[in-house]
Amino acid sequence: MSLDVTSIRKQFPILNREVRPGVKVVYLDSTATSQKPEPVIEAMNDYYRRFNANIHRGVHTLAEEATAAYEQAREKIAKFINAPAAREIIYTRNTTESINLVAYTWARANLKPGDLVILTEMEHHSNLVPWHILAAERGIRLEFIPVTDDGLLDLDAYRLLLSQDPKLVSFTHMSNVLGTITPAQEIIKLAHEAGAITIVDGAQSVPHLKVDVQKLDVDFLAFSAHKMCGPTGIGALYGKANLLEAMPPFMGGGDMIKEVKLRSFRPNSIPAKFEAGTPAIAESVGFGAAVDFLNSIGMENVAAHEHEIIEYALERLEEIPGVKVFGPSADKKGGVASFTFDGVHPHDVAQILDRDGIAVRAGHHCAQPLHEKFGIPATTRASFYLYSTKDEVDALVNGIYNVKKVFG
Ligand code: 7TS
Repeated sequence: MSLDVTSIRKQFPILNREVRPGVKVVYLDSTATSQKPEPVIEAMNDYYRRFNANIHRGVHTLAEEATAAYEQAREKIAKFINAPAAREIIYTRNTTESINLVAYTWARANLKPGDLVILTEMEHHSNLVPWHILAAERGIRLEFIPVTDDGLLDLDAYRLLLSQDPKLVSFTHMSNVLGTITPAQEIIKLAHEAGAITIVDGAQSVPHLKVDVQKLDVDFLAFSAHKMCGPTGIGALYGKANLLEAMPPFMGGGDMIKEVKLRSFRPNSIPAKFEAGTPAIAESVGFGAAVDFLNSIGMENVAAHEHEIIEYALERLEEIPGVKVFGPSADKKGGVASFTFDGVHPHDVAQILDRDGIAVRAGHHCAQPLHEKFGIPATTRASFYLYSTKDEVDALVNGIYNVKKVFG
């Protein structure tokens, strides 16, 4: 093992939880949300206990401390993804809001009827529906990079789409169903050569891989704190400063203005322009603590550990007669294993696994078009993180054999 998982697990109180007397939780649902380590929980408690106050408004000590903590967390997040400046990090509620922010501001200011937006067939609904809404409202055209049978993006088809003068290419860096890690740098480079702006949905990549926005040269990157050991209710949008500065504001209200008259307003500079109203202050402190925690382990180590686990999981799952795992081989994916099990509905699989304390998710995982592509309504999904162990993979495999017993 490349990580000291035993000592890492000790920092996650919930991993000791018994879901029923004598049945310890086996948490295999980190793609939906990760668990939270003690330092993150403590940082948020400390904020509420010692320096809870509204930010950017008061001159009193508590307000100054709260403001400093909110802005320090922004700096940590910027460094974590190697953003050139902290003001290029906009706090949002989550990945979904980050993508919607770009769709409501940049896209409404820049896209005309008939303009082409390229997405992929493996997108989460949060990178599909905002564009459907814009297509209905504005008449933009959507095209999709196809997914191959082995769960990769068809880059030849992408090159053909690029010849149709796209204005925007928005795609996931890691599929939450197939685990596929997409060749983001290449996709972005080709998009820029075609004159398009790029958005990367980093909901699954930022928590699990070293992501460097300057190396990627991406224009916008969206991600959520809750999938990277941080709290719910906060996420981030990275954007290149020149783009953010030129964009109209998203929501109107306090903090996002420089000056307000009865009949007009002047927007604030970035990032405040996009942060109307009292933000998630405690959560920003937790977000910063999550970044510190991941840095203390090292993202290369996190990725290496998950690679070891997914390799083992695929090997063990594929031994089970009737199990079909979707997506590419372990070398092309992160720690996600979505599977079907002959004749048993994914929800039944998940329910029987829950009897053994095994937490997996069943359904379309907010990627209905991708499931349709594979001709299935749903899958059962086991997903892994830095605290996952091979013993937990074994528990999953034993659990699936129990499912077999129940369903004959
Ligand atoms: N994009 C991807 C690739 C995701 O996996 C998710 C969440 C989102 C966007 C949206 O993130 P949010 O924080 O705004 O909700 N994925 C999942 C999942 O797979 N199961 O639950 C949430």
